[in-house]
Amino acid sequence: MESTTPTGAPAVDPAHDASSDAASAEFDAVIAADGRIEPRDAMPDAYRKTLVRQMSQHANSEIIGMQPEGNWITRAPSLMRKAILMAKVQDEAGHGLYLYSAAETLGTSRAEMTDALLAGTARYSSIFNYPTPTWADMGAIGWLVDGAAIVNQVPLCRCSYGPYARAMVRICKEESFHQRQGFEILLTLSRGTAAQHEMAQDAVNRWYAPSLMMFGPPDADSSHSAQSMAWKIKRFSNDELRQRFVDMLVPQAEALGLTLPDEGLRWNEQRGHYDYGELDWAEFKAVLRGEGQCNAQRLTHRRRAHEDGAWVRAAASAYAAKQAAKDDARQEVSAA
Ligand code: BYC
Repeated sequence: MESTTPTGAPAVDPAHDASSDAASAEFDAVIAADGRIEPRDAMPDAYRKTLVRQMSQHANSEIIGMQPEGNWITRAPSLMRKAILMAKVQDEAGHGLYLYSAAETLGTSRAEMTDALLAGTARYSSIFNYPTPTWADMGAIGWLVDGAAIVNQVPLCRCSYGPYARAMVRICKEESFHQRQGFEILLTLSRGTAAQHEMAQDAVNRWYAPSLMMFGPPDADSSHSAQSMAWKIKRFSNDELRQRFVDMLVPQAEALGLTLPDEGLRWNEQRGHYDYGELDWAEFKAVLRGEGQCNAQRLTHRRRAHEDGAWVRAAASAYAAKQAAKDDARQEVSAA
């Protein structure tokens, strides 16, 4: 018996739908040829969902990521440091907006993504659930957190989804500036007084392991990697990128005159890479469950900021409606 949809039309089994077979073959061909999928192209529903998940998490991370550094804007040690930090935090807001816009091309609105973040049902990066008690944390975030972000995000410039890949190009350029400013803060402190050097080392001690965990769980526990790599959303696995990051950090730490707090860190001649110590994955899972040091604080702050911004959204909507009405009236006059 032929099945029907609630509207009475014959139900289509996508597996046997010729046009959907053709669309799916076209999608596979674009991926195989290393091409770009664009918003109006046919794509598997699971590809769309994976992208919305990853891109919205990424956007949420940028927005929540403004908080740990925003904490130091009023207390930056000089006018120049303050101006630089403000510019960096503003860049992060911008990154969040590009990424929400890019994700909207997949059919999920920014309002829906924001609601999920505020409801606590969408993720943001684990790294932003750690506190920033000293000025040196601004250096450690720039050097380690933005450094990890660059290693993770440069390959995303070649992601198979066009709008995400294009958004990442500009984001990566700005992240490079962020990383250098963090390195420079740490270098200044490291070469300063004994107390300043100690402050820099303490910040690196606290941010090193969490920054390695930003790359996600070990490959064996990564539920999405295999599929995301087959779709060329991710180009490298979590462990491959983590290794690349550690290899990059060692000479930079030497240049800074600071020590990476990792007893397992040593050059492995055979592998041609640095070995590094076991990470505390129980801590990572606890942070993902919302039990990190700052999870509650970060969400409470974001909810309050969202409520405080309600009048701005209302004013922008009213202005847009007024402009649209004016445009309509103008068109009517010119058509008459
Ligand atoms: N934190 O299968 P897996 C920045 C979740 S912002 C929280 O490997 P996937 C910056 C994962 O979502 C940096 N959750 O996942 C801003 C999944 O759970 P669900 C943000 C994490 O997606 C301001 C589960 O664990 N960057 O740079 O294949 C100031 C299994 O993981 C994390 C991005 O978002 C984590 N660290 O790979 C300064 C980059 N790791 O969703 C700096 C884009 C994993 O099934 N995102 N999970 O419930 C990605 O590249 C990938 O999503 C990840 C994870 C590598 C993070």
